[in-house]
Amino acid sequence: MFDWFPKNISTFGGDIDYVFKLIFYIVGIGFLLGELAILFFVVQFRRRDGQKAKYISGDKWPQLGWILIPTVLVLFLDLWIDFAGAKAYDAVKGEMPVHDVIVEVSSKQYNWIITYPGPDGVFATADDITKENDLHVPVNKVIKVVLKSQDVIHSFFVPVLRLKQDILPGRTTDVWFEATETGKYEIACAELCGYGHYTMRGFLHIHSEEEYAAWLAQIWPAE
Ligand SMILES: [Cu+2]
Repeated sequence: MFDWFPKNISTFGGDIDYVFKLIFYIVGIGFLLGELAILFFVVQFRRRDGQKAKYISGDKWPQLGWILIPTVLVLFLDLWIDFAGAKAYDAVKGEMPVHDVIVEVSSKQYNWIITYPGPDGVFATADDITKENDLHVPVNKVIKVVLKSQDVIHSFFVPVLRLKQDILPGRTTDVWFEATETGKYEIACAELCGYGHYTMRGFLHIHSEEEYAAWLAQIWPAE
């Protein structure tokens, strides 16, 4: 139906949006129907002269239907959400695809410290380069992001990728994504991490293959 979401440029973003909309419409429509039913019953069966309340034991089939039919309906809708959710979870958190590019994002109050392993692809070597707040990656490639925190809990959030991951100090958390479009997009911290939380803003630069090669050549001119 309507599309009021931020742009989606992630290979698994569609699965997440589907679950979101499924829950939104099921719960939204259920809420409206429930409220309308309450209003109707309140008016229709209000206290009136000459009308006495009747006791219903609830053991007749037409009466049981009021419980059993909604139960089956809710169960069916619930399973629908469960299966869609499992599919989305599996896409994001299931087995990580083999990555083309690896990068480390370390968070601290209030910056994203981004370390590229350099041409050897290994961290903690002489050719590592560290930058603040700007993450450069190529389009249509699997990017593995190694998340760390230097102080408190932060959360790595890239809305256009439908990627949000809490980062716990003392622990390494791996996430991945594959972007399908080039451009410059926002990275935000989605965990209140201190008074400067709102300034914890970075940018994800998704380059075409040629642009990315040019960026690499500028960072590691020797290569
Ligand atoms: Cu933060």
